[in-house]
Amino acid sequence: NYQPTPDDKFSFGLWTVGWLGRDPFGEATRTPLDPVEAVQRLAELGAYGITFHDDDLIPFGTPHAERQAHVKRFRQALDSTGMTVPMATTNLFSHPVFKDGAFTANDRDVRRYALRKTMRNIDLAAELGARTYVAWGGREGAESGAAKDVRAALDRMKEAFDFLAQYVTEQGYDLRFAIEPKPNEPRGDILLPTVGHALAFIDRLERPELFGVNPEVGHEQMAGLNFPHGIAQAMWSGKLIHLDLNGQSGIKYDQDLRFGAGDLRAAFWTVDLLESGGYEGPRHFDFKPPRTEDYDGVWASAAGCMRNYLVLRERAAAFRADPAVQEALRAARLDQLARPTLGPGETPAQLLADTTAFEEFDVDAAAQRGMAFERLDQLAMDHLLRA
Ligand code: GLT
Ligand code: MN
Ligand code: MN
Ligand code: MN
Repeated sequence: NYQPTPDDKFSFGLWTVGWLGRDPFGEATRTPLDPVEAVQRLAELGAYGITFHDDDLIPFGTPHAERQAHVKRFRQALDSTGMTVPMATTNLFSHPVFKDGAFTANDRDVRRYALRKTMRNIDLAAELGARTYVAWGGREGAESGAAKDVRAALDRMKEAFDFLAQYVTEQGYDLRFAIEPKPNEPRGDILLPTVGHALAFIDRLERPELFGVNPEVGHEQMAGLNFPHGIAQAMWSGKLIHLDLNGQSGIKYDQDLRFGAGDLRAAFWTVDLLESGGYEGPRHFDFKPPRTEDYDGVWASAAGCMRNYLVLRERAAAFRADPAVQEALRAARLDQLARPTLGPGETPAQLLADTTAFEEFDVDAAAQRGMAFERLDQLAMDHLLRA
């Protein structure tokens, strides 16, 4: 039984099921989706949360007096379905004013406008109970060399995040920022291109405790990187506060396939890590139902994201519980990796005095030991395929 429930903490972006299918080569293939219907349909499918950009909920340019009407309808839909808003974010990439970026646009007035647009939606996020504020800097980048002074742009990026962190602190909002990396698309090169770049950047901020990362499966894979390894490092740093689950087949354009499509083995190890590693945040899907689909296909695609997660969760649990796997893990010496290399308080002088570590160490014998990884990995494959 792979029926999702709110306890599974599945959430979807309003822009995912609401994507109209417009791409660089073709017009929309679907008609607009009412956010209220998105809430209702996702609730029926078993999701617990919905997320949004300011402009997904309140169309860009809506007069101030009409904003509340959009929010009110949405809030009513949330209340009547029990759906939550775990996260919100700002659209700082669609309007042409952001063609050179937002927080790092060369034009200072554009940067100030971007801060104001973000502050306004942070207020709404807090009002709707969101605990995470995602920042995807899709247009923060360049296509050519001299057009962007990267060090100055990083100064401006830091300035923006320090300022926004000051704002949420002053307002007393219980909100943390999650920076979403992406290597390219829509810009030729985007700043903070990978999880590693984002983690290093966060360390330079004034209030790093208010920041984490929002890694997306496909974005790390577009950079040729191992997604489970990326989120493992984020977890190790205490910075995995949210994530975007989807599917991607290798290094190509951002496919945003439903979760489980694309690199299935990476999806399996992702679920295994989230479930065994203590991740407690939302399982958020950021996918694009292909433009071949009508709305029946959109809801089938959304349901597929959750179903694949639940199937993989079951497969990963069976893998971990299998006595043959536990034996194979020992044969592969994972227990040794978990053990500190040095004894408690062991000093350099003590290691130098340990002749078994070097002078008497049988390098050739150690080099000849097999690691038994293939048997272990085949067991994983057998569980994944239910062989
Ligand atoms: C946009 C982007 C996503 C980001 C969203 C947050 S919007 O669709 O491609 O990866 O997560 O701004
Ligand atoms: Mn994303
Ligand atoms: Mn993507
Ligand atoms: Mn996307």
